[in-house]
Amino acid sequence: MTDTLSQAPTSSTSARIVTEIPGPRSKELHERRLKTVSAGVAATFPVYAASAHDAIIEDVDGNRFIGFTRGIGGMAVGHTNEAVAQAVADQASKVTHTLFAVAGYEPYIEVCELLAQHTPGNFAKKSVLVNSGAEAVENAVKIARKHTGRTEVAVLHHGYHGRTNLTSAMNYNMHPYGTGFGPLAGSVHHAPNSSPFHVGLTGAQAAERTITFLEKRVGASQIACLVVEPIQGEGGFIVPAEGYLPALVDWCHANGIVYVSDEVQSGMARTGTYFASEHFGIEPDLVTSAKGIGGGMPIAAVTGRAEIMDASHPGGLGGTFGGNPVSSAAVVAVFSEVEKRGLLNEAKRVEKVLKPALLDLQTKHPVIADVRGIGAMLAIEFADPATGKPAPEIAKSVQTHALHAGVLILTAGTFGNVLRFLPPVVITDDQLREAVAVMDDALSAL
Ligand code: PLZ
Repeated sequence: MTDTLSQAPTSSTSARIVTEIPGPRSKELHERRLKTVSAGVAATFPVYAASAHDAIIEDVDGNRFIGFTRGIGGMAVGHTNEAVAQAVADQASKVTHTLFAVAGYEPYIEVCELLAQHTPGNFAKKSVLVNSGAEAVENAVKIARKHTGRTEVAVLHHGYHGRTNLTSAMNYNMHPYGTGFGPLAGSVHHAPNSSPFHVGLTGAQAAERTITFLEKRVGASQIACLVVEPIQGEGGFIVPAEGYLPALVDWCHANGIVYVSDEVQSGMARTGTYFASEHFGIEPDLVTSAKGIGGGMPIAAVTGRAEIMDASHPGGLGGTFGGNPVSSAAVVAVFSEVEKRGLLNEAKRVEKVLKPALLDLQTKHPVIADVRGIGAMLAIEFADPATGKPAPEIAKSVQTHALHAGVLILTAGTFGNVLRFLPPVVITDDQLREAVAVMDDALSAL
């Protein structure tokens, strides 16, 4: 096989490190970045991407990495998916922008049709398209407030919803998202969540704890919406106990509260279903989606019950680029790829290969306190085996070791002691095994 920088790396490629990390070209770019890019934008990895395909990212020095970050889940179908690239190119030569509210176009409508079809719940649904996950969450709250005539917003401990003013107030971690940026939006209430590994409550017990908090502290009649990630992403891939989410949905419906499922990270084929809510048997009133639906293009949506989505007066929702034609065309191609290539099953395959391998790793390395997740959304949590205390330094050092061995993997969790595996679902079994071997080496070297 000929390896040249100009060639996109192929899906079957393994990791390949050919320079020190970071290499000279990455170092040069980093120097330029330090002079012109705001220090507020983090730099998790010191390498700069030149090309990417499926699960492989090649940097500007010719190093190849197996990517478990998926742009934090941005790539449902893998990097530079051919069908998505083609759809983007075709649309770019037809119409790139009109502003949908000024002059409509078909791809926007197609995206809303696809979302209505594939989000959970067999009822009439409508959508609004926006640019980012945070903007989707902002709009879900606006819509819920308008529909209910209420002001208060409920969220859960360890949740993450974005970096705008309102969504920063909705995040559990004040640092780094809120520190010094206040005043943040008010009327946001943080209730205890369900996290079976950390607090051994059943779903029913955890739901009672959440509901009691909200009823006493806020008052059910004051709450416009409860916004919940079905699997908490930034919080560390926390899968709630069985029965927890259905109990919250029932409580919301008994009290006129709009239940919003934030599926920005967990949605779009990630967990072996279109949306993770399906695993828990719930039908949210509103679903937010972003990241994975665009196959790398910026687009996001709020989708939900038609009568709630229609609460806003005309002109109350929208924006210049929301659901722009090129991003919308990408979404249509992503949905078609998921169907055509059976990508829901691919996510299940990732779990089948990766989860047992991570459980094996746990028996070998007791510092892995927990292995959890669903489909291609899996995580390992590190804790001191003697004290049970979170061990973020282990997560960090495994992450660094992996980087130097050609595997990009992100930390997560309120304490930074979780490593999350969020690969494109088209990652190969060999690439998964290669990455686990790298983790094994890293943990043995500790
Ligand atoms: N809701 C559940 O996971 C984005 C953030 C990365 P945007 N998560 C990754 C970072 O450091 O900025 C996210 C999410 C959930 C909302 C969002 C926000 O989505 O597209 O980043 O605005």
